[in-house]
Formats: sequence, C-alpha cells, structure tokens
Amino acid sequence: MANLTKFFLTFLLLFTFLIGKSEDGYELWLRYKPVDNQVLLNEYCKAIKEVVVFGQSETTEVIKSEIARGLSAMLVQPYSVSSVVSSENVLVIGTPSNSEFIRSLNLVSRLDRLGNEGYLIVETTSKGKKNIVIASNSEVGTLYGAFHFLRLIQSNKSVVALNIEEKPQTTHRLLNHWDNLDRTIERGYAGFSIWDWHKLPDYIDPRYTDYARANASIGINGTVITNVNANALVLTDQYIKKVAALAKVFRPYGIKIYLTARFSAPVEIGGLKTADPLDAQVADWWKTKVEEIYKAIPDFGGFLVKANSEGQPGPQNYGRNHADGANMLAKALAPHGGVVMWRAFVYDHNVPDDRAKQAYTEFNPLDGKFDENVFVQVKNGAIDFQPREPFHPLFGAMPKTPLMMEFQITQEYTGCATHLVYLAPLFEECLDADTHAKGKGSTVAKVIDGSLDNHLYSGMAGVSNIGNDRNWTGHPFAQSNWYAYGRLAWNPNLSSEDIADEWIRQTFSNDSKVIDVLKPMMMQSREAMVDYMTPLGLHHIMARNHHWGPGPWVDGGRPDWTSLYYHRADSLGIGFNRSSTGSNAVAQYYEPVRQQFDKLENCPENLLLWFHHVPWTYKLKNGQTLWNAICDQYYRGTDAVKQMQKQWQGLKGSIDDQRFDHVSQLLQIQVNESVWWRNACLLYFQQFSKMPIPEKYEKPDKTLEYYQNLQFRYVPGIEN
Ligand code: GCV
Repeated sequence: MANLTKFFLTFLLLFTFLIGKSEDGYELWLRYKPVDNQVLLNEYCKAIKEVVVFGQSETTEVIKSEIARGLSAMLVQPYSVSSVVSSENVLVIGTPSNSEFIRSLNLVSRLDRLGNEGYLIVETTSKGKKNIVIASNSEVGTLYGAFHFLRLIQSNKSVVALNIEEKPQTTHRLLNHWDNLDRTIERGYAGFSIWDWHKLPDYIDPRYTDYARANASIGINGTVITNVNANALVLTDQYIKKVAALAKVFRPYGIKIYLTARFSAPVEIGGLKTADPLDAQVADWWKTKVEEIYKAIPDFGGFLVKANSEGQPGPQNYGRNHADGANMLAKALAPHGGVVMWRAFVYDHNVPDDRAKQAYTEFNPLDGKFDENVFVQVKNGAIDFQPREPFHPLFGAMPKTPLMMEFQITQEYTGCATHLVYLAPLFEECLDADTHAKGKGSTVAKVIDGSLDNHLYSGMAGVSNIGNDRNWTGHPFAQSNWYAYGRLAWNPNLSSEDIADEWIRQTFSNDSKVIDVLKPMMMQSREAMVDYMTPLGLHHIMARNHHWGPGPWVDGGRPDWTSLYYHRADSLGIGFNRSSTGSNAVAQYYEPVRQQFDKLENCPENLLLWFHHVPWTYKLKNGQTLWNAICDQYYRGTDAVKQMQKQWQGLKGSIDDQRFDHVSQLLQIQVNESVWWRNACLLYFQQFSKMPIPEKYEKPDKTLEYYQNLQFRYVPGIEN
C-alpha cells in the first residue's frame, strides 16, 4: 500500500513538474520542486528517512505541515511526521523544553548563545545513531531552522555533516504596509491590499497564511498593517476585532501585528478636545485604548507613528516636541511590552533650511530624551528613498536611542512594478557605509543592529511591495526585494550577491545556466536604473505626485516638492551645493566623511551632484566633461536594460513559459521607459548646458515639449 501511494505521488509530482511549465509566481520562493539532481536526491533521501517534530503548539503544527509539504514534494516521496525518535537518519526538530531527546544532546551551551529566535542545524550521533537535529530555545526558532533546512534542499546544498548556528542580528524585523482601509495602497504597484477589511474578522483568506509562511521563511517577525498616513478608524472596536483575527493567523509564525497610530485619534474617535501629549486626559485615553487592544491581541507589537510630516498631525501642533509625543504613547505601551516606532521623516517647507538637513536638526538634540521602548525610525537617506542617496546623517548621531532602519521595498522611485531592479545592492551600500561615529568601522549596520551603542532593541522596517496581484509583487523579480529585505533584516552583513543566488535557486532554478545569467543581471540592475534616472548624484527629478516618470522641469507650489529645488541647473552648472560653501549639510556627518563629501575633488563621483553645484565643463576623474559624463551615464543605463532584455531572451526554455513571457513583456516596458527617462532628462538639462549630445549616440526622437506635455491619470499608488 505504501509503495502504491509512493508510486502515485511520484507520478503526480513528476507529471505536474513536466507539464506544469507554467507558473504564476504565487508560491514565491517556497516552490518545493522535485530535486532533479539524482546524486543529491540520493543523499537527501538517505539522510532523511523519517521526520520527528516535538511539541504540541500551533507553531509545531505549522512546522510539521511545512516540513512534510516541502520534503514530500522535493524528495518525491511521502513524509509524515512522528514524535518518537526510533531509528537513525531522522530529521529531529525540537526545543530543550519540549523534548527529552533534545535535552539529552548536550546542546544547551550552544543554544544559550543564540537567544530566543536563533537555532542550530547539526548532525548528531546519539547511541551510535546519526541524525540531523534542528534545535532552538523557542518553537519559533525551530520554525526558522526548518525553513533554513528546506532552503538548503531547495538550493541544492549538501546536508551532510551540517553544523549551522544562526541568530538574528536584530530584534525587530518588520514590514511596513502603506495599506489604506479602502484597500488602496499608497505607493503600491501590485494591486490592492491583501487585507480584506470588509470580510474580516469572519472570513480568513488563505492568503493570510501564505503571507505569514513567506515572511517567517525569511525571519520577518512583525508587520505594521496600515499606512503611516494613518486613519484613526483602525483603532475603533470594530477594526480591532478585524486586526485580532489577522494576529491570530500570524501568531504561530512568530509574527506580531503593529498599527499606525494617528496622533489626533483622541479627538477624531475619542471625542476629546485636544490630542496634546502632555494633557492627562489624552494620556489616559491612549492608556485605555492600548489596554483594549491588548485585551484583543495579547502579543500586539506597538505603534508606528508619522507625526508632523507631510500634513500628519503630531505633538508640534500643541507646541510639544517629538519626544513628548513618542513617550506619551510609549508609557501606555510599556506595561504590555509594546514599542513605539517614531519616524524621523520630517521636513517642512516653511523651514528655510535645506530639506536634507531638517530631520537631523530636529532629532539629534532629542537623543537621550526618548523612553526605553521607543525606536526612532530613519529612512536610509535624508531625502526620500531615491535611486541613490548618501546614508542618513542621523545614523551614528543618536547613540542613546535605538535607530530603526527604514528601507523602501516598494519601487516608488525605482521603476514601480515594471522595472527589473534588484534593490539589495542599494540596501547593502547603505548598511556597509561607515559613519565613523565611533571611529573607523562604525558602519550603519552596526548602528541599526544595536552593537555600536549596546542597545537592547534593534531593527529594520521595509515598506512593503505586496498587493493582491496573483504573484504578490507585480513584477516577478520584485519578489527578490521582499526576500532580500527579510534576509538583510535578519543579518545586515549578508552580501546582496549571495542573497540573489539563494533567491534565484529557489524562485527559478538551480541550473547554472540560469544562475550565471540572472545573478549578474540582478546585481547590475540597480546601477542601470540609477544611470537612466538619476546619475552622478542627481535626485528628486521625477514627475509630480505619481513619481513614476521623469519630471526634471517640475516647478511651482511647495519648493521642496519641485525638481528645480534639487537639481538647481543653470547656465553655470548643475547640482545642489550642500558643501560648507552651500547649505552645509556635510557638517551633519562625522569626519572624515564630512571632508570627503565637502571637497569637490574628494567627493565620490556617484554623489557629486548631491553635494556640489558643478560646472558643465568640470573634468571628471576619467577626463570627461560633466556634461559628457551625464550623457554617457544616461545612455549606459538604457543600453544596460537592452542588454538585460537580450540576456533574458537567451533563457527561453529554461524558465517556465508564464513567468518568462511576463518578464519579457515587462523588460520591453522597461526599455521604453528608460529611454523616456534618458531623453526627457537630457533634453531638459541641455537647455542649460547648451552642449550637444555626443555624436555617437542616437538622438532623442521627440522634443522636450512632447515629454513635458505628457499627462497621466490613474497611475497606481496615489489618490488620483
Ligand atoms: C506614506 C514620500 C511618499 C509618500 C509617503 C512618504 C512617507 O513622501 O511619496 O507617499 O507617505 O514618503 O514616507 O511618509
């Protein structure tokens, strides 16, 4: 009977594999395809004859089902899970508290080093029997270990003599959804919100579970499910019930729910006259509200707050500062173990100073003034998720406050969901940057993992690119940005290239032909995008509101929402002088970074126009004039996309048809849009440089007026 079942299962899996040349991407990197390398398949089958999972919690049920699902599919034989280790070559999963067997293995001192979420995956020999053991101090830790083990098999890695010790480098690894209660998503390009508020709490979409699985597989342990441009309604009783239903789905996966707190909620839904954080009634209202939330969601994570920024209410409306506001909420959350993530993304057009300086100016003096359970959440750069920015000067400048990194996974400024841009090199560039706050080696990674200043809390937030498109992220390759973000939140020191390798193997194929094409393509895709959008440190030259296409001509209204404010092109040159002769934003960095950015000749050329207003005829290190270098980089960017298109075509037959066609069509859009960016920007800047586009390049086939007159309605991601 067992043999018959095995035969049918094998047949079914192979049949699905062979005819199933079409994949819609729903399974993300958890595809669990049959291992087609016979040598490895034999190795895996020999090493894993049985599976034992200890424990009886909801989390252990999740582990059992994920492991059985993954192994049965990949090793093409049915695996069931038992709770007694009776022989050898068993995959054993458990914790010292749920298993006598694990306790007997002498792993305690190793586990002690790994905290609550870390895990071991080791080969053990007990009473002469060899087994593979996944052990952790917590069941969530063993879940992470189980996903790691499945990843090894998915990416064709050996499982012989394993000795893996893993521990997250940060305590808080969160997604930030900018999802509205009407299911639109601010800056979302993959459909509508996956939170079906209308049907919650009674209808639980199976997608919620798959969302939790995907996040747990990369170690994400929290999610803020609502937009930072917040709606107080989510804090009403009706919505708290809905949130609680989601929290119940996520709990077994070790994922906590967080909400955005609208600062004026006490007035909007509480009937108070004020939201002044120093008013006792206001503090009391939040305390009661928080108690109500914890009653429904005992493991609620806390609040994320955007205050006094882009029209959101905040403590400054009442003459108070950010610490007053954050601490009032922190006091309400502290008894329950919750945290406040208070965003440093603040700037005001009524403040005459350079926008890039304003967050530092406001927050640096508040260092040491925040309660223990407050994070200040800082975007990677001081403007706004641009294709390239120098690291935010606040990193390293608030040693007494845990700073949480905010990266943008959704591609607001980096091609929406039509451009293949692997963002991990951007994340890595920022994490690896040396702030020099405590001398050489004070990297941003060390600031945010808490090691530089010995913080208890540490963390990263990624603005989600998830929507209800069947493949979750719109562009099939945008899944890699969600994946890479999670992996870097777990360990900010991982390399973007290694992460790409892992992701390609799980998402597409272990075939070296595929990896050898996709890995370099992904690795250079971010630089290509910088080249065709904002080379040499240009920034914020996108179209108004939708931020999708080029708009270097954008002017009028709030100056800090125009492009002219940032590029400052004139007959003499181009770029924002932030040196000591200009806005002096460089003074917010530690030496020697300050010097490096300050001096034109020392400034990294890829940030030149961020920090300097540079003459058109200025000679770059390679002897080119600035104008020719700008032209070269724009053309280099579009050429790189055309090259990506060719390389992708070479993979026809090695990638399933559905995803192959999907990416092929998107790459054509990317070619067109990169040419649009290049031509529009060069024609616009040429008015000032008055220099020709070098002869060797094909000339723009449209006029500047043509590009300036393009109008778009209903671009996703904004209120139209
Ligand atoms: C959620 C930028 C985006 C806004 C976003 C804001 C923020 O300004 O364009 O859509 O608002 O950043 O991060 O708060």
